[in-house]
Amino acid sequence: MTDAHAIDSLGWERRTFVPSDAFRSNALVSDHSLYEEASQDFTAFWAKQASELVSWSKDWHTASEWNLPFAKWFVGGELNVSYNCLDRHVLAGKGDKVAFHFEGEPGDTRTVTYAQLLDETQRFANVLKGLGVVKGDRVNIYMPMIPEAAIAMLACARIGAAHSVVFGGFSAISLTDRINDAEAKVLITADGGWRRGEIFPLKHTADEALLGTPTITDVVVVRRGGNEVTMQDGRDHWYHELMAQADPVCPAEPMDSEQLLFLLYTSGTTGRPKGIMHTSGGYLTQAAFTHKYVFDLHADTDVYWCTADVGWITGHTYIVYGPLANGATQVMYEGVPNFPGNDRMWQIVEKYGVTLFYTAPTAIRTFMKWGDHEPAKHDLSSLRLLGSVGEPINPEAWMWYHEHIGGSTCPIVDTWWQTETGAIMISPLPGVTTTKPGSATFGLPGIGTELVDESGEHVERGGGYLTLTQPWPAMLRGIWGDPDRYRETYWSRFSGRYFAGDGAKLDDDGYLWLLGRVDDVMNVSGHRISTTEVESALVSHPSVAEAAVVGALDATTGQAIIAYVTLRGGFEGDEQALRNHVAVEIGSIAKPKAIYFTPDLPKTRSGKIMRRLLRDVAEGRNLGDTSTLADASVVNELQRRAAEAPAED
Ligand code: 7RM
Repeated sequence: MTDAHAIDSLGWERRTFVPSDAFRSNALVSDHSLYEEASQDFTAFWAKQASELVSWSKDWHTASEWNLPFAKWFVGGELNVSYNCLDRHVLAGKGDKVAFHFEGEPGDTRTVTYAQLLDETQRFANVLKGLGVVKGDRVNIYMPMIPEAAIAMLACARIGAAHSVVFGGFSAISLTDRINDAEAKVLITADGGWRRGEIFPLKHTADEALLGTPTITDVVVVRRGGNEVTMQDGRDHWYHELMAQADPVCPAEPMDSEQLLFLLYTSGTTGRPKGIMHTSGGYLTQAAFTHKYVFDLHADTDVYWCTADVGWITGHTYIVYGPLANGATQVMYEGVPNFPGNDRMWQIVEKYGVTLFYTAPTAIRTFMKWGDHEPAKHDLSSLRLLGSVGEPINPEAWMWYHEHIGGSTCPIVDTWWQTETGAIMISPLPGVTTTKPGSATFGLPGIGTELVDESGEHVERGGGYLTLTQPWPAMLRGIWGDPDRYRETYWSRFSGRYFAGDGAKLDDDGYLWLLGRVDDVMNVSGHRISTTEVESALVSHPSVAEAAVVGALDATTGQAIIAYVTLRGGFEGDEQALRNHVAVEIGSIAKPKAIYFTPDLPKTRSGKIMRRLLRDVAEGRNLGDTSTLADASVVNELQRRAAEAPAED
């Protein structure tokens, strides 16, 4: 293979799904007009969306300012993000509309209307003010998945303080680092939350973190778990006590369009976590636009459920800001998908009549592993659209989702984006796009994508590096405290464009297929093979639920493909059959040299497979940093077995 080939393209999936007439006839968008309009002038296109979807207290004078790599959107404009998410719906007479159907893991429920959410947000904004929080400050949030997490975020937005949410599963040390990097003044947490039938003691972990955080003056604690906690006099306050005394009125103050809305830390593979900066007007515009059109939101009738945690960008954009700006009714679920049984998700879909469901491939593959009979126990006929985010979705997982969850009628939107992009960038529009299982299809209207090779030359067909060619409203504005790292990380690999590490391929019809992180691409005898393609070939075998492959050093071929496979319920692992299956599906060059069967794969806390650690295992190295793993015992077990295994020839 030539070097110009960034990534070889092996398999081609040929199934296609045209939007049904039933779906199209009712869809918000059913033709190409948005694409055409955006291709004429993307800035004007976004400006139109900003005026249609967002309420401004002062008009902007310039839609976009672009001094690469620094962007501003809707310059001079003023808005309040919490006003957009709350007040304007209540003012429009929708105060009694349900914002959240909250379902606690133990089965307790709460219905929160827009009027109630506005009331609590105003009170809590006053609580924050009372603790000395002012515009421009940072506030840390470390919470379970409960409505107060959204209230805390919206209260910050209301007074112009930036929130920094740290996922509740992170350790004390991660929380300390993030608080210190942001120099946050206040921490909002809870006594504990429910997870797999037990309380995880958040306040306890927070106390440990707070030993090393000199900037924190006050801690607000929501009572959720009911577990015992230590409250430090003068520093720690119960949420319900402060709220009982808070002034109920806190008018939404207009903020500059470029006011910092939040920081969200991403760990990445190297270096210390980066505080990704997102601002107000542009972010809210693209959050609202994508939530409305990608999910075909009919706010009056839909019940939307995104299963992410608010600790991730998906929770920020597609639980808090997008859906609330659009006045949606949603489900918020606190716990794990297998408590008390493996059908909890489907029980919730049935109970609330969920119509739009957004989850991750890792969850879908886990549901496949648990078996078809789990969703079959429930009436899922309310569903009318399914979404996927977080990793490439293997064609077989897509088909399973389509058949067993979507009843073979729901369109699937496979949405590619990142913490850094702030909102969805590549996705079908469900009433327009003919989908192909495993392809995120095309850039959305207003988004410029281009595939390039090693040297930055345009790639027309086949594999390459995915770049973004023009600024977009929700783009990150930088890395907190480190503008040089921002330029270096995202804007230096290919001049004039954004590149954040993903490979992709283009097929004959111009469809984009995401191929995973380019750092994971394997080099076998000079062939550049993507992990995604080999994994998808494995997952297309009836016995396989999930697979991770890595390239391990090999004396003959440079790297050899090592596969880790999780089987579907009721199947036996047959290594030879799987190796042959890969050869038939995508070619013998991609045949794994060895296959290991494992009940689980190492994943990040947001559910992405961590191939770097599997590479360490495969090459017999000591494990590197495992602090971002969801469950470290998984790799420890694989490592133990690798050490015991007879040496390979
Ligand atoms: C939203 C989110 C970003 C990385 C990204 C990709 C991968 C996300 C898809 C996907 C293939 C998708 N933000 N990724 N969505 N890969 N198809 N639809 O996940 O910052 O946590 O991760 O996730 O590698 O660069 S994130």
